[in-house]
Amino acid sequence: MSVLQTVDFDEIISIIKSASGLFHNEEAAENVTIKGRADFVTEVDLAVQKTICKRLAAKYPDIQFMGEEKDNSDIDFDKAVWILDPVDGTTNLIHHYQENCISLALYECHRVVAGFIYNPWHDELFFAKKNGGAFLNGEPIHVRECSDLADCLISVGTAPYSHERADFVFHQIKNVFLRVADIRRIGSAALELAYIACGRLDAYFEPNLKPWDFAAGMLIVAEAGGKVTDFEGNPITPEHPQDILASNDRIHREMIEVLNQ
Ligand code: 2AM
Ligand code: CA
Repeated sequence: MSVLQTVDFDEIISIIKSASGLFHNEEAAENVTIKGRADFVTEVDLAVQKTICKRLAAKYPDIQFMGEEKDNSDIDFDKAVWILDPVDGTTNLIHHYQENCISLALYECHRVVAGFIYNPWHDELFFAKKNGGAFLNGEPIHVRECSDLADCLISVGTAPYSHERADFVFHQIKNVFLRVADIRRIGSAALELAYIACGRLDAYFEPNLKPWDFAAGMLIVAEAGGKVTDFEGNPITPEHPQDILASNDRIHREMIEVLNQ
């Protein structure tokens, strides 16, 4: 039997929401360790991961656990696995900029089969189940039906942790900026994907994201009628890092052309 059928979605949502109370611990958010350039972890990240991992392991002992703040080299993608980012948008958390979230995906048979993204500051819970549609706080959501690039709002990633890519990244950003209504920089890949799903943004792109940054969001966008690929239009997988282009689908081909100019 598929593990998906054994999962109690309401209980997962309540586990995520109760762990998100840890986001409000300002002292823990200010206790920062630097993992690499512009790559931070706080006590909040560690505490949220520990709490969620413990509760998922107790309830679903047969499902593996992959999380940003642990070694994941033993994960076997032929078997079911939770993929967690305990805080996506850690830099925002450190700066009290309230655009960050918990992102959790369930990956089974080499597909994301469920995705949850929760922003505790806005009390917004994005959820999708494979072939079951996408929802924001229980209400169905859909991508924006805009096919005219000049009328589109596009969120860009800057890959702040790899400055050696800055020329390439800002060349892409300038080319996109010159074709669209305007650009935004939010700083949480998971939220940027969720915002495409509910029609606030028309597209988002960022190079070299980690599996936990996009696993839940890639399903939520797809279930809301959008598309997620790499910069060449190839399908993506959360089994390894990927360049990510997500869109409302209608502008996807044109976005690929602009990104490769
Ligand atoms: P994080 O906040 O969980 O670290 C910002 O550009 C986006 O990139 C965020 O979603 C951020 O996730 C992610 N990010 C931060 N450091 C990264 C790294 N070293 N590799 C890939 N993605 C990273
Ligand atoms: Ca994180």
